[in-house]
Amino acid sequence: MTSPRSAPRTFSRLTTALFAGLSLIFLSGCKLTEIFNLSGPQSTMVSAGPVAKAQWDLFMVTVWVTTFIFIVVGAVLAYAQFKFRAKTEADEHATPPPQGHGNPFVEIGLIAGSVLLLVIIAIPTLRGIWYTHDVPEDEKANAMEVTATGYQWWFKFEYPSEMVPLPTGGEAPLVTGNELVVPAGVPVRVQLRTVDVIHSFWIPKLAGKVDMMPNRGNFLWFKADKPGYFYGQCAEYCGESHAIMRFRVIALSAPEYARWLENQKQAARTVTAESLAAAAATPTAKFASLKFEAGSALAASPGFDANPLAAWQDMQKPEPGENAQLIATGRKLFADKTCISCHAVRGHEGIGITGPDLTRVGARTTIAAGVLENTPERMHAWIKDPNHYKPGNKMFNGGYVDVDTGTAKFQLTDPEIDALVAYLHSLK
Ligand code: HEC
Ligand SMILES: [Cu+2]
Repeated sequence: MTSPRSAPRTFSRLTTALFAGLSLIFLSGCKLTEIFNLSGPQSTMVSAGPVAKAQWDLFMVTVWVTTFIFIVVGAVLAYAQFKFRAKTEADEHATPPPQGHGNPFVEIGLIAGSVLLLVIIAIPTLRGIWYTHDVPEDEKANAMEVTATGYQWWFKFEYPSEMVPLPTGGEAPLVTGNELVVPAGVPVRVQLRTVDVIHSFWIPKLAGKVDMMPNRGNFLWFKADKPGYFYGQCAEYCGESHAIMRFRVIALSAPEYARWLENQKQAARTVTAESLAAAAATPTAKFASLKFEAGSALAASPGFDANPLAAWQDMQKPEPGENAQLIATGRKLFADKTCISCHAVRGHEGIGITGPDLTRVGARTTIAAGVLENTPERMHAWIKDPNHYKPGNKMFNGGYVDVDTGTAKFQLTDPEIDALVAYLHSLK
């Protein structure tokens, strides 16, 4: 029969087993990413630039120091529990031996040891804070600047040093939405702004997180070691669709970036029967788009996942089988259905600033701020029911539906949406 007295023994065995198990996991710390398969697109454990690398290295310093503490304290505890355990029934009833305390040697030793461990953590921490704060002096001359602005629930990117002419005269910085394209190997200093609540800017493999604060100019910097395709995510709770407020960073080689920039600066592409005939549409291989199924909304197609950068490059080319007639219908609908009041299409009718700039939306790999792969099926599904994919979003609330009365402001038929998709996908 178990008496209440044997509870300490059971407890001691349990803690020893727990300790042994945890030690095993921690001792394999160097292989953490493989053991737990933590190398996904939003993993901080696989860094692709010096800022994220510095953050990861600092994390590992604390992991090793605390692992050391865990093992030493755990070993002393396990030793004491084993050595002084109650061995016989009589031991369990014995009065405890006199309790001692106040050994100055042990106490000063423990204080000195703790201070030493804190110093070991503090030195790289301070160095890391310094390094990740701003572009290092010797790289400043080479750095570029962009402004990222958080909106519930998407991101606007501006290139203050790349001016584009406005239809009304004058010029303004180049604007893109949800996909930030940068040259690889170049330090990028990002000014962080918000138009509404607090958001936080985070590109797990490159840098972060720094808050986008109302009425306060924050910034961060990052550099991508090599060309690549990176996932970004808002990291500060900002309302209903916070968890799916995402973005992408595409780092390109210098010549490819220059080509991209040149194309971005042009007005929106206009497709006509003549322009199509002139281009004599060279067929391009497209990634097989996923058939749309409820529940798989956030998934990308296997072709996309296998090589997102190649998928992005593929999106830059005009799609085969463009239909100038359908595209023209879509362009007209884009104006008639009030889309133009919220979305800018530079050079066409769109002049709105409430939603993402769509001047080259056809060349983006994702829509709805990194949530849906930009296939015609998914863009169709998004335009048909934006609230299904992003609850509370401003395109639906206030755009499609009058928030005060709850009545629909306009209806779209499937053929109309197809025309809108054809138009938006022609914007490369
Ligand atoms: C009331 C303003 C408003 C109106 C009207 C509106 N939109 Fe939007 N749209 C938005 C906002 C805001 C977003 C961003 C939603 C998000 O990701 O949170 C958006 C996102 C989009 C996107 C995805 C862009 C991207 O890069 O993520 C597309 C495509 C789009 N809208 C098309 C349309 C079309 C087509 C119409 C007209 C039928 C339309 N919108 C009408 C505000 C609007
Ligand atoms: Cu947010």
